[in-house]
Amino acid sequence: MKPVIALVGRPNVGKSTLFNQLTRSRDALVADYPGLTRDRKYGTGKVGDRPYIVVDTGGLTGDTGGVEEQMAGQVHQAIGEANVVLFLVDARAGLTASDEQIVQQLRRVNKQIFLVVNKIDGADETMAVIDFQSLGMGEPLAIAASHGRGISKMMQTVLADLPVITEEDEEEGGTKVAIIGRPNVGKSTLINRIMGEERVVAFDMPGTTRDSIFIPFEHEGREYTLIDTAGVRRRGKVKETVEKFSVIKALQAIEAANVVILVLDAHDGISDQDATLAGFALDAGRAMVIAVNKWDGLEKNARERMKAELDRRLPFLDFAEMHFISALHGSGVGHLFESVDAAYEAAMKKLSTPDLTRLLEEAVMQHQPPLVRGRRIKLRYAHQGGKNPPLIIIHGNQTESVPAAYKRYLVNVFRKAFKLLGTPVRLEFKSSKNPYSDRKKDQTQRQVQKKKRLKKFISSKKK
Ligand SMILES: Nc1nc2c(ncn2[C@@H]2O[C@H](COP(=O)(O)OP(=O)(O)OP(=O)(O)O)[C@@H](O)[C@H]2O)c(=O)[nH]1
Ligand SMILES: [Mg+2]
Repeated sequence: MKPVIALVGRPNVGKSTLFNQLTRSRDALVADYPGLTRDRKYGTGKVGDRPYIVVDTGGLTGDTGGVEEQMAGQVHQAIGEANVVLFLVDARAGLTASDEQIVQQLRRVNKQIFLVVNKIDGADETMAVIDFQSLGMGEPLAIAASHGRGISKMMQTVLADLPVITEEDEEEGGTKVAIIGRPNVGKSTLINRIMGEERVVAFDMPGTTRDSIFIPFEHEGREYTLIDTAGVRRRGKVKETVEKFSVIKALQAIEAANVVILVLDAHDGISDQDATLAGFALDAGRAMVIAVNKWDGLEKNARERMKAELDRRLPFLDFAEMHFISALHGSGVGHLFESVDAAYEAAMKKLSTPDLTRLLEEAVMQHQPPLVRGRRIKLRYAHQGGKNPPLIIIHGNQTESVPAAYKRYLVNVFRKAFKLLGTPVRLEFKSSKNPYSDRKKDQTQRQVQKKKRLKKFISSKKK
């Protein structure tokens, strides 16, 4: 699982600014889909080949009652689930009483904490941090978040003590399947149902913690590993209780999975929390299967209602196959794996350059990209840039101006032709020609003409 870094500090110290810096690498890759709202508190990023999850805990108010109250709630949960805490202070404001109170709270939790002094731009670094040494939190890490200064050095220090998990650790244990959903949609029941029917190879794998469980098992001769976010324990010992929901655990499971099964509740419809989880899975580029649970005892037209609601609330998941299941009775559960397999295969598919380029040419012929500043966007050729999810790189010019709707059109063309069901498809555009080269050509032509005129002028004078 990717390590979790929590950002803590009083308001206005720069947590959101730092969060944006730390999550930028992923953001650049993810397209905008209508209907998708992003949660700007949870994000992923990486330094080199070291991925991580970042949580912006929001501002702690600083007054004692407030701090205690917040520490007991959401902020406390985030800190509890993090591997490390970055405690941010503001060099411009200097040391404040609230900072000292937050430190007292942080000392009570058994976590590795780094003191980060932000906004050192325009100040002497040594002087800026000296104030905060009295906090007794070790050597402060000095940064200017809005300038991107000191961040890579800070991250080197922070990541040094964390377990090394690279994105290449994917291969072992067959297809990794994360079962996610908001509390009481039936995740535990579903996992128990699957485990009850299939041969569970082992329960506790080395390296699993109390809160995260990888359950390897076989289904029709294929290997899978279930990633459990619901806290299922040994068979027979599971009780139906109200789960404590953890966004962080869901995010970690999504990041560790190849395929995500998003469990929805047929009785409840689709909530904001469902949409948030779906957005995380999409941002992570995961192949997906939707399981609409508690289907038993519902009348037929409820299925159509659920489909319509899905189209309306989660239109960006139109690539995912939907199953109507009853985890309790087992109906439909076996078929989930057909879609899991198909989604995984689609996510890992090899797409040949000639096929991609031919499809691109046909698509452009059918429906031309728009004109930008009087010139038509040119899309010349395409090749595959990655798998899981499929990444298609398209070369052309003025590609930075390709509208979102045209990108979706192209995605649909490729999806249909390659039967890429169950997986997001990403496009990346590259302008192979310098966008200024035309202007340069114009300039040189103008210069040549100027010289000609000059020559003419001079020669006419000579006469
Ligand atoms: N000069 C300077 N300003 C910064 C730096 N980092 C952040 N700021 C500014 O500080 C202000 C607060 O930054 P935010 O990132 O919103 O702070 P926050 O901690 O998320 O605030 P809350 O969410 O309200 O708790 C903004 O105006 C930022 O532009 C920095 O390194 N240098
Ligand atoms: Mg903020």
